[in-house]
This record gives sequence, structure tokens and C-alpha cells, in this order.
Amino acid sequence: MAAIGTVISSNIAFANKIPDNYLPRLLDEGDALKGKSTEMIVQGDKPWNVESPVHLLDDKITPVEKMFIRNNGLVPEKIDTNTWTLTIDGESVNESKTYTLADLKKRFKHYTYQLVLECGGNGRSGFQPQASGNQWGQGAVHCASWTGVRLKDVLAEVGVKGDAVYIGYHSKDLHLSKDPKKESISRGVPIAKAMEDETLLAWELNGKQLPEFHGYPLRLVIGGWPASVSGKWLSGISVRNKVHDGAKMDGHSYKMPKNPVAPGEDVPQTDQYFKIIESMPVKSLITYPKSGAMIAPETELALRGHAWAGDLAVKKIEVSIDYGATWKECKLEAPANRLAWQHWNTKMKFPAKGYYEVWVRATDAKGNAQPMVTPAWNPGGYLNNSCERIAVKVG
Ligand SMILES: Nc1nc2c(c(=O)[nH]1)N[C@H]1C(S)=C(S)[C@@H](COP(=O)(O)O)O[C@H]1N2
Ligand SMILES: [Mo]
Repeated sequence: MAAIGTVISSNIAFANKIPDNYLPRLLDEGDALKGKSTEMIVQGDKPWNVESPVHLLDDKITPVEKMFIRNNGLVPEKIDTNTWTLTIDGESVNESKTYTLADLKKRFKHYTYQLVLECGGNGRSGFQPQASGNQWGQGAVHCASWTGVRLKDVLAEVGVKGDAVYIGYHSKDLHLSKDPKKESISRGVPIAKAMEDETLLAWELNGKQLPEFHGYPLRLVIGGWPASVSGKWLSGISVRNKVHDGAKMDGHSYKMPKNPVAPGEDVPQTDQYFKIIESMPVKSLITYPKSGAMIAPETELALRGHAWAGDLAVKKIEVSIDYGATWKECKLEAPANRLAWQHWNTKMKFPAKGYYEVWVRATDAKGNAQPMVTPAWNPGGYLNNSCERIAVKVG
């Protein structure tokens, strides 16, 4: 209660009468579903976790109303863009430096990129036994257009020492315990990924002001890696001389076992057994038609979707209507820019009336293809990139 008192800068009268886990109205969050499609799937509302059904992801650039939301804490209250600052600090900068939003916009060149942000746990519901965490289907992914400045340009002005190995972000969302000293999430990436052209400090999403639930007024965006590295409500970047050790960099959070483990196996949560997830694996979606489509006999079905492969490009996309026995190669477009998803399409004819499944499989530039079944079980339920499949009825 004292901690909440600090946040709302007042003593709380009748504090002893407040029920456990009650969130004072002043700290209450807005409604994450405001402005979202009514078809979004709510995984939870404290914190807000909202998923896109796959057929909603049909747009080439995902509109805000169809973007999934993954919050670990509570959206910050009372944001004032005039006083919002970003501080660059850490062991590996010569001197820390603080920028206002106006500084960032004025001092550095602006860039726009389409970037795939996919939750590391997207597809988690496919794991047996169930892995802990949001039971996402395959819709915790989006590819939107982000505008901001390059992190590397800002770091160049601040001055990074030769011993820098990692960056970590700091954000203004409130920890679920409501303790203002605790961070809900503070992750990062190796310095080389931070320095890529496409790593942005963004204030615009699809050409408009960043929405509250996606990180307003400033967000780190890093495509191709678990979206948990793209810190929302960004207030700081620490340039570290070691692997960043913020919240959700510990235990098995966003980590995979170094050696394959049996489903359900209890693995000690130490660095000896786990490694941090970096580039996401190759994956694809059928976004049209929606699963359950009915078509008349003898008609051709137009199919389309997107494919992506972390830091890599996708080089091939195929569909199967006979449970993977045979595959047909589809048309695949080049990405709008590096780290954007690639659109694919094809037309299929079905040999007879009946029930079919259409499966889609992408292969990345290094020859890695999606598995047809759920891949390596892991305690966090990460990286399920098994082939997506839809049902089609002909007749
Ligand atoms: N500050 C902050 N940044 C955050 C999070 C968060 O809870 N707080 N969630 C992360 C996770 S786990 C994901 S998957 C993405 C989700 O981004 P979105 O809500 O814009 O889709 O934001 C990441 N950035
Ligand atoms: Mo995530």
C-alpha cells in the first residue's frame, strides 16, 4: 500500500480496508480492446494479453486493430510527451545522456521499416504437456510499419566503449505487484543486433502516433527476434559490458534448453542448461481463407498468407492438401525490407468432393523448413513453428 501511495503521491485513506490485489481506480488501466477488432481473442486482462485469430492477419501491413497485445505489467498512467525522456546509460557508455522526444526527432534522421514482431511463446498451446504461460494459438505476431530513429545513430552520438556486449531496455509500465521500484520486463539484445539499421526507437506505428497499448510514446523495435526484446513505454537503454540482467532475462524466460529435453522434463533453470532465444525460426500462416471454408466442386481456391524467418529471408513456400505427402510451390514475394514478412499466394484445385486440410510450409535461406508436427518441447513453450493448417470442405 505504501508503494501505491508513492505512485499516486498521496497517503491512502482507509488503506486497511482495501481488499488484497485491489487496483485503485486512479491506477486502473484503459481498455486494451478499445479500437481493436471484436474478433480478437482475450487471453487475460490483468495483465492484458490479446491475440489475433490467424485470418485477421490477412493485411500486408497489420493494422493496429488487428495487432496482438502482450503486456507483462500495467500500462503507465499520465504520460506527458513534453516531459518524457530517454536516458542512455550503462557501464559501456562514457557518459550517460538524456534525450527528450523532441530531441530525438530533431537530432536524428527518421526511418520507416516493416518489422515482424512475434512473441517467443506464439504457438505455445501446441505443446503437450502444457507449458506455462499464455496459451497462444498462432496469432501472437504482427508485421506493422514503424517510424523512428536508428538506435545506432543515437548510440554513436552518446559514444559506446569497446567493451560493450549487450543493451538492455527500461520501461515505464508498472509491475503487477504495483511496486514502482520493480520492472515488469527489462530485456535486451547483443550489441551487434542493437546496431542493425532496422533497430529503431519508434514513435509512430503505421504512420500514426503509437497507441497506448503498443508503447506510447516511445518504443524500441527489433524485428526477427522474440518481440519481448522490443520494449514498450521506453525510458532507458543501458549499454552493458555483460549480458543484460534485467527482469525476464533470468530463469528460463525466453530461453531454450541447450540440449533437447523429453516432454515434461524438469530442467534446472541455469545457464548451463538454457540459452537465450535470438533469431526466431522460419514460420508461415494461411491468412485467407479462414479455416472452415466451403467451396463448390471444380472451383479453384485462392490461398494466401505470409512467411518470415527471423533474421533470415524465406526462400520457398509450399502447400499440401494430402497431409504432407506432396507439396506444391507457391508464389513468394520479396520482403518490403529486411525483417519484414513475405507474402505468398497460390491457387489450388481439389480432386473430389470432401474434407481437406491445407498445410503450408516455409523454408528459410539456409534450407531450414518448418516441421509438420510440434517441434522440441521446452519448459517455456517457446518456438512452436509447426506447419499451419486450415480445414476446407469441397462440395
Ligand atoms: N515495457 C514493456 N515492453 C514489452 C512488454 C511489456 O510487458 N512491457 N511485453 C513484451 C512482449 S513479451 C511482447 S510479445 C511484445 C508485444 O508487443 P505488442 O503488445 O505491441 O504486440 O512487447 C514486448 N515489450
Ligand atoms: Mo512475448
